[in-house]
Amino acid sequence: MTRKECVRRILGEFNAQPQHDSATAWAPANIALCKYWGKRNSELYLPQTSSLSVSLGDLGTQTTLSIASDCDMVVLNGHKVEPENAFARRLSAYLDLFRGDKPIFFHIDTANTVPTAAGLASSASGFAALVLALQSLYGWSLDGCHLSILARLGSGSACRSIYHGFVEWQAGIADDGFDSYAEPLPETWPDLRVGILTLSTAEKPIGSRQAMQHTLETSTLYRAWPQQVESDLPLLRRAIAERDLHLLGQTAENNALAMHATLLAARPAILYWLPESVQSIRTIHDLRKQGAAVYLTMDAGPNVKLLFEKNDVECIRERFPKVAIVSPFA
Ligand code: 2P0
Repeated sequence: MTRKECVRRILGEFNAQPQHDSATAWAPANIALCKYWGKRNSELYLPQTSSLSVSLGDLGTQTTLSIASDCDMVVLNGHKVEPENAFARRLSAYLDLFRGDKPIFFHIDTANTVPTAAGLASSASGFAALVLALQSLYGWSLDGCHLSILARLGSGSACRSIYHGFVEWQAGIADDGFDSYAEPLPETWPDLRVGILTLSTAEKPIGSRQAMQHTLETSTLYRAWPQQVESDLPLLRRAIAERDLHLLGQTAENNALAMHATLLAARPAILYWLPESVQSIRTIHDLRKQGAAVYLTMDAGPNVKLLFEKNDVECIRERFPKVAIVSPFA
């Protein structure tokens, strides 16, 4: 099945005419506690394994989608993006899935409250916001499951950004991916905090899409990854149900470091870490030795994210003065 066939199957019953001239939607960024790392189908962005994330409260992407006259136009964070730019082409290619047979063009005005391409999953909130804006522009009334599948066709992790709070993306087993979508977990955790240490906003040396494929194809450690996920997911679900920060933090930290281990064992190796990343990891481990309950996770980049609770906010601010602190359940 192609992405276009998948979209047709979902939207078949809906009118292909936009119902409004313009629509705006917002979606949160998300941080995976158990990572999505590797695809079983690169056309439909179907993952090798399930994953589990927490959405980042009011950090995310706002997108206004309007009907344009003769070509697509993309504005990112207030600046016009050249049509041949990779970001603009990726958005246009995604919108091609929805144009039907009629020539229709879009003006896409999108703004992130997370640094674009700095490993803070702006593509996740970006594609989720775009799908929600499309739903509103066209007047679809798709349920969360179908919205999540459509977001996945833009970027895998975007299927989790349809929801707030804790979100689990079931890998599914079907070839057409209709059982591969995200669902929110019912639990909340008002005292949970996510700290974001932006150590570099430079473009990554290799994007996560390419990196996960390279890892899957060349890393001997990748064979262990599905087992890692299989053991981590139930631990994370239990940690969330019991609001057990130690279990949550230990499991998420180990999961992230194991993902980076698969990258290091790839040929050639992929090393996302900067000296500042290692320094931050050491500081977090020192803080733990001193009794603070703080854990880390990292994505496909050098930045470090902290997991802790409200009562440690002052201690974290003292050791990391530049940290941005998010309350996912505020
Ligand atoms: C995650 N990452 O679970 C993992 C952890 C990066 C490291 O999902 O190819 O941009 O568009 O499906 O979603 C980043 O990968 O990749 C990602 P595509 P995506 O958050």
